[in-house]
Amino acid sequence: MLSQTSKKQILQSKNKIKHVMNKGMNQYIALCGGVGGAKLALGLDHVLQQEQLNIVVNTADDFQHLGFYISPDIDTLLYTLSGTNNKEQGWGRADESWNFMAACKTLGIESWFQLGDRDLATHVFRTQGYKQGLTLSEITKKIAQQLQIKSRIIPMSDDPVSTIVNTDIGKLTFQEYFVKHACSPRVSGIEFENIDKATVATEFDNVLNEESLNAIILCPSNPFLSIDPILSLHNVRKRLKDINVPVIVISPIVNGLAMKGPTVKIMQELDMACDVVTIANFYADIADGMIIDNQDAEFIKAIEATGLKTHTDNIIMNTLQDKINLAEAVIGFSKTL
Ligand code: FO1
Repeated sequence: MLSQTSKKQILQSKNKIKHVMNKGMNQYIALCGGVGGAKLALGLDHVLQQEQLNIVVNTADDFQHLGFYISPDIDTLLYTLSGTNNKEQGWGRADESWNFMAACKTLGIESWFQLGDRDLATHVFRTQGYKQGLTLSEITKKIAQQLQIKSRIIPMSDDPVSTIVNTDIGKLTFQEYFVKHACSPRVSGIEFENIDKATVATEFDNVLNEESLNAIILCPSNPFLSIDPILSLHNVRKRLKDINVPVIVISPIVNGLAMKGPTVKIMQELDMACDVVTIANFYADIADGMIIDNQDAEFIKAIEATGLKTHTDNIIMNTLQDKINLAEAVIGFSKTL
């Protein structure tokens, strides 16, 4: 039996070998939340080569439910990039059945968080992995390999971090706020529990140091709920500020409306102006460029006053071709910065 220390040493040397192997191939990092960000990640996955794209995913939405470890944003990326996602719903798997949930209801087990029969296998696999002592990074890599995903899906951290939403009905965990209460409570603040104790995942750390890193892309995910947990990990915001490659933001807002989820509602409740300039200001210290929709061209001057260069395009991604077009625009824009 290998001791925990020798296992860790083997893992570290494996990571170093991989790190050296990556050299030479241009690397991209995409910071990503769930459904909204995954759309661009899919476009980037199509446009870039095998293992060129490193998708660093928010894990502060993770929680334990009915005894299972659930990583909703990682699941969304795994299913989206393997083409097994439920395209209408945004989260969960295609061709899903709900027998487990129905049986839970019969037994009076809480059923506000829907676990489909196929999806359940992912949570069982992850829970078993944790019980065997694997990290979230290792478990995610195993699932991604099984699903033949060509990009790397990297949890932001292997340590637990939890988003807590302060609301008019009290403190809620993220899934309680988002699913149980359908984002209806009024938000007064957002906290990331355990963020000070968490370290960045080794692969995330490695790729940030990678000489062949070309650009960092902030996907059109919720800046406050999905990207901020990643930026709030120890030193990440500072490293992005100091890094020698372009950092590009894709606006999650078009014409004052969020592409997905409660972004605008939360901005209103936190007394922020609901436009692309607020997003530019949120990222101004770390980003070099921002892509906004053609409909928001009137804000170019105000965004450029924050120090960011702008590119306008169609950023609403309904079809696969929209996702590919935007991904190509992002890569093209990064080369001009
Ligand atoms: N979102 C919902 O709106 N309702 C659900 O019942 C639900 C179940 C669920 C199960 C597994 C999983 O990986 C994700 C699930 N999601 C569900 C999505 C998830 O709550 C959110 O999309 C993200 O946390 C926000 O990015």
